[in-house]
Amino acid sequence: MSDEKQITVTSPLLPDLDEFNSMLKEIWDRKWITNNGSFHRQLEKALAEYLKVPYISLFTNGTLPLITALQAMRITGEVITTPYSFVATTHALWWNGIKPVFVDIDPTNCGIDPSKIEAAITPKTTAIMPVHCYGKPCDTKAIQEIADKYGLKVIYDAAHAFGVEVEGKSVLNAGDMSTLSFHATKVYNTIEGGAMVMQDEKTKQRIDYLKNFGFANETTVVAPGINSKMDEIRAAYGLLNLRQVDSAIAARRRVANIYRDALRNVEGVTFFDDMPGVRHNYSYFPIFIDATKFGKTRDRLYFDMKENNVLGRRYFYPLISEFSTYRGLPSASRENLPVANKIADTVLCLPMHHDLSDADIERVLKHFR
Ligand code: T4K
Repeated sequence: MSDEKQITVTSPLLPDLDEFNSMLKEIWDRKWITNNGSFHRQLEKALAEYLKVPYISLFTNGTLPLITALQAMRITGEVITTPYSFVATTHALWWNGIKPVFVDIDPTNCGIDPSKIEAAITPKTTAIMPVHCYGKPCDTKAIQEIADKYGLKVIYDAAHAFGVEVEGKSVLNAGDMSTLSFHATKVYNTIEGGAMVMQDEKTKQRIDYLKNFGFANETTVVAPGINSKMDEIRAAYGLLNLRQVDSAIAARRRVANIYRDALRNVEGVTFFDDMPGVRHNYSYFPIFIDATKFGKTRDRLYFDMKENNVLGRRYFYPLISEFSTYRGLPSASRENLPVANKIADTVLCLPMHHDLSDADIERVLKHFR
């Protein structure tokens, strides 16, 4: 094992400690530390503006808005989704007693393949839950056309898609709702945190009730809600991080461009280029290894890098459909999901964050020279 410093797949964007301290002082003075406090309200307003969305509701993480969105829209039966994601996507269905139906993915963006959705629809299907995997926008137009044709709701797990825009418009406005994760490992973080984006004020109101046990006022509970309110400390941290997220994204873009220049002519390694008209957030830098051409399997490369304290991650291997909770489902079979299986077996996410130095980048790229 190398004794060189660890280079991790990501590193959290941290606010300036002195500025954070003075915001903590304000919280201490107010003695209002959660339940729709001042910083919470300020952050919702600032995020709605930054993200170019009409309404947003803050949550304690990126999993609870998924669970809550399904509750709010009374989704039942079967939901069509992708196996190529973090387990939280499908767990949100499971926690609502909904059966996930896996559909294969499109290799050009690692999102659900719209051309395979119709064949998976049954009389029990009520919604589609796609993921903008790695922040790469799904084909939202094709998905919406199918949803409209069959009367289905669309909830986007947009955990990776903070700030992603297509032709100047936020990708978070697609579908009925989108959810975000502000976990420490994300482009924009509030330590733990998340949000839901919705398109009308009535839905925002309903979600705000639902994340506060269902309370509409002191004596009225309108639904069996949950507790998923972001506290003032995380909201303050989030306000500070919002000021520096653009420079963090710019730093990530620089890393992505260096990786691309260095890897473009390496045999057996492929990666994504920017999509035309898209403002990317560079949340992940996945590469795909063709072992025969590269001369090494993905796993060999992963472990060789690890030996040298360069910690890439195999997001998203294994596929969700391979986990014990889901592997018995008919849609979880390898035959149903050939593209997702191939990608899961060949993907490696290289270290990608705002704080990588040229020397760090060189230590990553050494494995390809
Ligand atoms: N939907 C999708 C599509 C998602 O990807 C996620 C979460 C969700 C929903 C649910 O959102 P949340 O409920 O989590 O808000 C991570 C994250 O825990 C998870 O949020 C994320 N997706 C998933 C893709 O990745 P791990 O197990 O890889 O994290 P961990 O602890 O191994 O951290 C990775 C690296 O990050 C470390 O090696 C070093 C660095 N790190 C991490 C933490 C936590 C730090 O430097 N500091 C830190 O505090 O799951």
